[in-house]
Amino acid sequence: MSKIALVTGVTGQDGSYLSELLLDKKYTVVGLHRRTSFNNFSRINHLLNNSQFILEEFDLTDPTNVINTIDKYQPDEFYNLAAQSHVQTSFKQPTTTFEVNTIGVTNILEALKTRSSATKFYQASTSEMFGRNYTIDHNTKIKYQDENTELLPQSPYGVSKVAAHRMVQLYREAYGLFACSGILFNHESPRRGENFVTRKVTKYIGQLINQKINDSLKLGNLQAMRDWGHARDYVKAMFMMLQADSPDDFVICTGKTWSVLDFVKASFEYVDLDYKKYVEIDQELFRPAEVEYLRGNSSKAHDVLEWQPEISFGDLVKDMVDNDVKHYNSNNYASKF
Ligand code: NAP
Ligand code: F7E
Repeated sequence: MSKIALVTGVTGQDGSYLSELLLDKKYTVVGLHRRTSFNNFSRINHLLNNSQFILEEFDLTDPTNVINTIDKYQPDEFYNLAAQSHVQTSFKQPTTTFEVNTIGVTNILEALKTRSSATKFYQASTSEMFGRNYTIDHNTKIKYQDENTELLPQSPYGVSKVAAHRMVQLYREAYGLFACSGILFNHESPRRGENFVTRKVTKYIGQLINQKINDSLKLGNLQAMRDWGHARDYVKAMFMMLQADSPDDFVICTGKTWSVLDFVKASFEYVDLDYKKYVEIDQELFRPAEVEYLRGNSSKAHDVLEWQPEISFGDLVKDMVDNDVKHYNSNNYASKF
């Protein structure tokens, strides 16, 4: 009999890639999505005819719904990817952010503890939990974050994820649940939400190339540094954590860091355009508090899980720009690549 995996946030970027990976491994995947007034299955449309893929309506803020869903499927694995995942939005909606990202996780942990304690659980933790903290390697002077770096979140999103992260550790230690958190650094793809900075940039380029936009590209802080990887690489790490001998938390990253400006320049250069002609700084897009520097160290995941990223920053940029140029339907654009 095939293993059953429940995946919350299945309509999101990671949910769609993880579902593909699990289906390839012959799992039955139950994709959990919240009710919306119009279906938002664009990232999973290609999976809807797969007989091993089941869609189920779900809201993790409703404890009864969580218990009933776990009772119904008694899953082998439960991947919690659902979240209010936008940092800027979390400043405007701190309560909703906490409700979904923290209370929601507690609802799942409680339900697993009482109804399905053998289920292996994955929680989507984040590098935003480090906030403005880092560790310094005294030999190389390189600043980085790993599993031992103290957490100092800088947004309601970061705080909500720290609280959930601690809750997962507690349920692992107090009740013996096989519960893991992946501390994932920023990961992007052509399926990235359009209001995250990378996709905002590549969407703009796709529209520009196809003469579908006349406005400038408004951006906020271009100096912030991020450790950007590809979502396809990162969902593999989620799966590997739940196949390990024992549950633990792992940093997942590339170990390199780039500024937002680096991403902007690389994307525009790829299509032979000068970003300075198009980008405008908008103070409204700066955050009340910022995470200025992220650069992970995933040695533990490398040693214990034998995980490492395969897709480079340059290939990520190309993948995203190519897809948006194609998406916005170029007829007369001659790419040099
Ligand atoms: P995403 O594209 O924004 O997807 C978030 C998903 O959560 C969507 O499917 C959304 O549904 C769902 N959701 C939100 N509230 C819900 C609720 N109350 N009940 C059920 N579903 C709900 O995010 P992502 O980039 O795939 O990230 C996946 C997870 O990893 C998130 O928890 C995020 O915080 C975390 N994370 C992401 C990154 C990154 O760089 N991508 C890094 C570290 C951690 P709708 O489609 O209906 O909105
Ligand atoms: O911002 C700056 C912004 O929104 C990146 C989420 O997946 O990764 C993501 O959070 C940087 C920030 O991602 C704009 O100030 C400049 O410094 O793409 P972002 P994020 O905040 O790093 C973490 C790991 C998660 O867990 C989150 O769920 O870019 N920036 N100008 C901008 N950011 C946005 N969104 N829009 C701008 O116009």
